[in-house]
Amino acid sequence: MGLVSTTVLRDVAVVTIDNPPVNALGAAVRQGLAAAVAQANADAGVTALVIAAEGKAFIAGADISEFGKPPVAPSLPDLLDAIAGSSKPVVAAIQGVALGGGLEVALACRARVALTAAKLGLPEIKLGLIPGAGGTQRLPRLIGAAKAFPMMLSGEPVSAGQALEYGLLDEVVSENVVAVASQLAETLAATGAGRTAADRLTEADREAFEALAAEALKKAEGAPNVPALVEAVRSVFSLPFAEGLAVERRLFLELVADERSKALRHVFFAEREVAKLPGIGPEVKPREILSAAVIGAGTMGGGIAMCFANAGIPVTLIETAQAPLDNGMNRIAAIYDISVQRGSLTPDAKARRMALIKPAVGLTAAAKADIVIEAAFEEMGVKQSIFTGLDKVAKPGAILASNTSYLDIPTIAAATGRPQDVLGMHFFSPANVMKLLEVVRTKEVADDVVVTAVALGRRLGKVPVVVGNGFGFVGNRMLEQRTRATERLLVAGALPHEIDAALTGFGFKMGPCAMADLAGNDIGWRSRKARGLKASVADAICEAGWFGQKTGRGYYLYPQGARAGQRDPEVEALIARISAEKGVTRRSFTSEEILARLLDPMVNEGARILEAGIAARPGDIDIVWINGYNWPAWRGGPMFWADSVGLDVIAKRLSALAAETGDKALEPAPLLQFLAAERKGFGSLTSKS
Ligand code: T1G
Repeated sequence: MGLVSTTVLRDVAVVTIDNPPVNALGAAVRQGLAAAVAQANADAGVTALVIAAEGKAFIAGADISEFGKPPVAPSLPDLLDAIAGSSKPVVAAIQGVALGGGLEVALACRARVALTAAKLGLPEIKLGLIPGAGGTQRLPRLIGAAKAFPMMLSGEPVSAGQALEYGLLDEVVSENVVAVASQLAETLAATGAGRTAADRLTEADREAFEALAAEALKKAEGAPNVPALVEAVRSVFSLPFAEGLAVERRLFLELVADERSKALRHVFFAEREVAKLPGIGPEVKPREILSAAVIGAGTMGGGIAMCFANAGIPVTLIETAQAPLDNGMNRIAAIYDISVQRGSLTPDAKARRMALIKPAVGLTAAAKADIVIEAAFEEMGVKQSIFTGLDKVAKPGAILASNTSYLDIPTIAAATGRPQDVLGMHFFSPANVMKLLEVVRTKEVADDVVVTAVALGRRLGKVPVVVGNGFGFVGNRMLEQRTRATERLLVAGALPHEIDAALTGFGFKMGPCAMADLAGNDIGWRSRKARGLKASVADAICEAGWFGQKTGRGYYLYPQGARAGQRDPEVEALIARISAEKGVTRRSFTSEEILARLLDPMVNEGARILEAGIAARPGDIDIVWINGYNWPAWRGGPMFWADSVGLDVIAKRLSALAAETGDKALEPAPLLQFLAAERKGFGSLTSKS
């Protein structure tokens, strides 16, 4: 059976797509569909057509992996012209998700029938695109621009019930969608009924659309596809259908070539690749997790316990004494209260979640848990004594995880007699909000333990990325390079607001100095002191007691607890003094120079992480930074960004920086040098995007 097959039931040609896993409209599927529609139209015994599909999805859209490659005929618009122009009525039988080009296929049909569980949407905006095969023209004409535009702007699918209400679907059934669609097709053929011409494009609809468009343009933040979407949808009120299609197509092709869309398409595939665990096959099944325990009711422990409660998993929150336990529980309740006040959580839901968090004093309370996550003070001795204790009380087969953000997991595991059940599960602060979860895989840990942690991470609504054991794992190890670069820039002549502006101009919500002030400069200070490291500016600021927002002063001033920092002449004078003491003649830097000096060393560390196998793919590093460190998704992540700049350019800049600073560690890593010499990018190390 080919990707597209036709079965004639009575006088209806049922054209079925079967292109697992999601029936993407790749070239072969388009060719198969075009041939089937032509054949059915030529077949005298056929009076109508149904387009159906096998599997969980109706059609998940155009084949994203084909974008940017030489086009293969028929194009999707040409195929849809053939379907829309069919002399015999065509009805779509939608049994699962109909997304992007998949919904556009359905929109080109004369009518649409769906199963109750189906979902329909145009998610192109999430790929930095707009619908490119008639969606911006056919959907507004069918349901009105004021309903169609928000669907395309959010990219979120609607349910079959909602779609029926909108008039997007003609019928919703609980079963036999193909049979029902065939009946409708026969009826349309018999009655010769044309396309429902309910003219939804009224003046009121145009005004409502324009109001929504104005709002969307205000929030576009430079994303080129939002004004493009407005222009395409607006054309339905002023241009004939064919001219509107041409406007849509021109805008769509411009966006396909845009760096933002290339980056977002890379992220689409990287998010899926990150789920594939090298060396672990689908036969390895996760262990059952029905209950959990969290050791430590501090900020991280409390946030992790909330993740379990939010996912409906009972969790015991354990402390060494009642007072810190009460503090922890009160902090959790207060965070839920804020959500209730904001209306994003009902009081009942809060009560249900609080009921799932059982406070307890003493490790024995973890005895029945299927998984125990330790989130105690970041000190090896503390961790080892907790794991030794857990080894005695935890049940056989329980998973023991540490939330450490940089300590050595094998050393922690060695405190137990079951290193095969021990791994790192590194959450990011605030743990109940941040998406990223670094799952730290050691040489000793069992494969099913890794698989369990990844599956659990998804249940907790996280993006789990499996990383190897090493100082700072992936994210913090690269962040350390950016922190050192910030220090170098401050001594060389840049000021905190200039450094932060370069990064926020790039798309980060916050720059390194403001972020340090938010997290507390004393955290980095303590970690540097523990490792015997120095950072002249950062240390001096801490020696002055300026720990950031919590002390009203750090790299910036925060009068009366303000959240946005103000330039602080005293800090700037302190920085200038340190430069002078080091005999450095301060100079100014452009934003581009600052950006290169902040990001190049990070990319270089990313290359070392790949060399060491701490990350399996460059895309994994990108997913870590997008979900854990606010790297803008439309920039694709540090490794994708490096490829867009050119590894030869970055290697040259790093060599110059190493020469200027005398810091050999800034020399380009062997992998980066090799790829630069080969004129290749990190992307060449993986296949998909
Ligand atoms: N093209 C190519 N591959 C796709 C794909 C697509 N559209 N959708 C999914 N895949 C692959 C994916 O990479 C993975 O591969 C496998 O299918 C399973 O996906 C002209 C411009 C449908 C809700 O944006 O949202 O149409 O890793 O792991 O969790 O206007 O996939 O196994 O090798 O995500 O069950 C618009 C994208 C395209 C929808 C299923 N469509 N897909 O989720 O499985 S642009 C989209 C999804 C377009 C037209 C325009 C989800 C899903 P592998 P999965 P899932």
